Amino acid sequence: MIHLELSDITKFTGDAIVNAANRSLLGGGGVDGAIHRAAGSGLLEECRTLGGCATGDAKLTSGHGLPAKYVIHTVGPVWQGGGHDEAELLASCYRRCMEIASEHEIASIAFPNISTGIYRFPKELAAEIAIATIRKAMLDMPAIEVYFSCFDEENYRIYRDLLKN
Ligand code: AR6
Repeated sequence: MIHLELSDITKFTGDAIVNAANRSLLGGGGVDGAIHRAAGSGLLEECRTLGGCATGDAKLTSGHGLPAKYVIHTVGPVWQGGGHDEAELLASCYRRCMEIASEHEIASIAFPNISTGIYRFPKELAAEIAIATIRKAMLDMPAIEVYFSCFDEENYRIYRDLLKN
């Protein structure tokens, strides 16, 4: 089932949260900064062992000091006008996170609105891609509980309207 929340993803108490990271996986601002602060320095230590991550891909770590058991770090595309495969790369982020969730028998997962902050991906298009990609992935994993954790009201309203249909 798909759930929608206006929430701080660092408080999520299910199996996994997704981090909107950068290719270094060594922390940053936005939700990435909030997750590292809440998880504690053990998360950064584990991330240092991963060798970074390509845009559109994802890597799993433990949740360390977070209530969630795991963090799945994914790297969204920087919006550059739409002609640089941004839509396909964003879909790939959601798809790869769901594949990793399946491999690790994750029963509940919370996603932030990947790329819609510092990376400036248009929110409406990002939400359409997120919902379509998750719905498709859930055909193979019908029991998983997916939470869209929106942090700003604009994203929350966009998701609410799109999920009605
Ligand atoms: N819980 C849920 N969502 C949040 C939280 C939170 N605690 N804090 C922010 N958001 P952004 P990006 C939302 O900028 O665009 C970092 O520096 C925020 O409102 O965090 O993918 C990385 O290291 C927005 O809707 O990520 C990268 O360098 C969404 O999270 C870069 O930013 C994503 O915004 C990635 O940029």
